[in-house]
Amino acid sequence: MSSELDTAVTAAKKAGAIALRKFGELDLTEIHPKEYKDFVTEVDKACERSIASAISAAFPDDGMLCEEGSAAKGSSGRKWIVDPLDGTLNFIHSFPVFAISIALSDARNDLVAGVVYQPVLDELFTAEKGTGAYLNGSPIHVSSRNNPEQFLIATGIPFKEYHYLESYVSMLKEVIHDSAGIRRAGSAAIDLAYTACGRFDAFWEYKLFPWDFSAGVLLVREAGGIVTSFSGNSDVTEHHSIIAGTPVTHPLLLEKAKKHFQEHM
Ligand code: 2AM
Ligand code: CA
Repeated sequence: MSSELDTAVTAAKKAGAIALRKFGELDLTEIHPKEYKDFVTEVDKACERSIASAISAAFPDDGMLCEEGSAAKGSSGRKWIVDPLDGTLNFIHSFPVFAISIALSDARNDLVAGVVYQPVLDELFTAEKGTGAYLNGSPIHVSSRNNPEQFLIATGIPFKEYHYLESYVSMLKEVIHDSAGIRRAGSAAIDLAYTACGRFDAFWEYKLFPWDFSAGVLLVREAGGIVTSFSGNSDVTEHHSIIAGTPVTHPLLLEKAKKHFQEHM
């Protein structure tokens, strides 16, 4: 394991312990509106402080982009992309699906390391470019299912922007027909990690930010999956829409996204 991945793992586990200590115990005064229907808690902030200080101590020349505002320009060209708590709304409601997501991109903007840690289950998903993806140290692979009747597909339902809601619903109707079931976990990092290990056969969501998906994108790719934007571009950081799947499911979802989201691309 590289020292970069080691640092990310240690930071994610420490943040996970911070989150777990407060899980189910959050006071209303510790929850703050950030934007319309978007919240931040004192726990998000504490996790971010802990992760940001660990990364900047270990790699002071690297840049950093964190959801709750911690940032560093850096001089190395590398960038850490951090979601200190993905699934904040779940956390607020004591719904036990949330994760810490930490990724590193290199000077060419390629994702080179990623960690998604789900503290409630003590599940640690890790990947480094070119060396595969792992769950608690064991190799993971995307699913090999090829019968749509068996597909379990994850998605994110629009929650604050509605100009693409009709497109989303028409695509959803098709996926309902062409799968065994749909799940909306409320954490894109977990959706992607679960796609990487084959629990989900695919995942799609239209509006996401790099901190939600960067680590998960590397996990899926290193687990043998395919990730693109809704227009089929593999440089997802530029697009904010994600389709992640297997060599079987990705093309099926991409075709539907191109059909239904044409006016939004
Ligand atoms: P967050 O918890 O880090 O903000 C899935 O739809 C993604 O959208 C999640 O990864 C979540 O990341 C973000 N999100 C922000 N506000 C949300 C909301 N009100 N409902 C669902 N997801 C939300
Ligand atoms: Ca978050």
